[in-house]
Amino acid sequence: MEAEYRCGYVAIAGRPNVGKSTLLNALLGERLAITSHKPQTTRHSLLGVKTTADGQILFLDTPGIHERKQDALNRYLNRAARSAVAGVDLSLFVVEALRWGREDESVLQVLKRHGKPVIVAVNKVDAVADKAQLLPFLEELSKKHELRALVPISARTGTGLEQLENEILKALPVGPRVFDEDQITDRTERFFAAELVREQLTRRFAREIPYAVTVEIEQFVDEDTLYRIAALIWVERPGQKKILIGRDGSALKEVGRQARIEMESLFGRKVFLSLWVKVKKSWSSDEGALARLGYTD
Ligand SMILES: Nc1nc2c(ncn2[C@@H]2O[C@H](COP(=O)(O)OP(=O)(O)OP(=O)(O)O)[C@@H](O)[C@H]2O)c(=O)[nH]1
Ligand SMILES: [Mg+2]
Repeated sequence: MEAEYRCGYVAIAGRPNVGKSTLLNALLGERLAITSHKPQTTRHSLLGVKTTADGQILFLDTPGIHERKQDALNRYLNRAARSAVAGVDLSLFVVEALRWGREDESVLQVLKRHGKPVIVAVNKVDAVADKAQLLPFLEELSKKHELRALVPISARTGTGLEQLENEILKALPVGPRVFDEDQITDRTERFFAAELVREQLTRRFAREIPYAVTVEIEQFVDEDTLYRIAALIWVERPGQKKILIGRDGSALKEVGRQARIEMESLFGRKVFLSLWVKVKKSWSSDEGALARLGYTD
């Protein structure tokens, strides 16, 4: 008998830095979500659509749910993640192998409250030297909540991803697809342009600076053979601006070069990118400034 076609929304949830965005990209086979080794990289929920012969999975990558300083940006991140989780058919709870802590516990409480089915993906198993340690860890996890499935994976190497995808599909409601087969997201190229600049900033600078940075696209012009893009990088203090720009502008130039390469690969088009850095005092603790910079629910 042929399996019935399934379709549904899946929130990829978890504390910061467990590999949610890397997992989204690995499942889609496309570098859609920005990633970095620093926590709180993702700031906006991001839809990634995976269409197969058996169904369509509507993944939502979410900001890491955390318990850090409660300024306006942090509150926004938690709110964005929680509201994404509230509207889905299934939660894909990502945890890091052999690392369970208070923040994971608080994510679990959020998922429990919503009462939707939960699949746990235990990520970064490639980094576990002694695989014998995994079994007791998995056992502990399975006792915490009634899970649809518990799958050890590596978003980096691809281990377990096929099994994970099968488990996800099985847990989704039967129904027709929502998006066209060739659509992978509902975000605009303008959105990805800003994100790819922020990705470089997040990866390159010490933790305090990425947190104080946001990117606004001022100009995005389709000139047929190329996209002409101008981006404004907002920081909170003149000292941060100085560091971002670097000696003779070298740091900023490198950010622009790398972001442009990533954009050209994602858009399949030549890109002319110019970057400007400006200071806007305390934007990350100001609700009004946040909303104007695109952090709106
Ligand atoms: N060794 C290993 N590292 C991984 C794996 N998956 C992700 N990482 C790394 O973990 C770090 C965080 O990855 P992200 O995908 O940005 O994590 P995230 O959960 O989306 O983080 P936030 O957006 O900040 O909540 C990056 O340095 C990734 O390269 C994995 O399977 N194995
Ligand atoms: Mg992320």
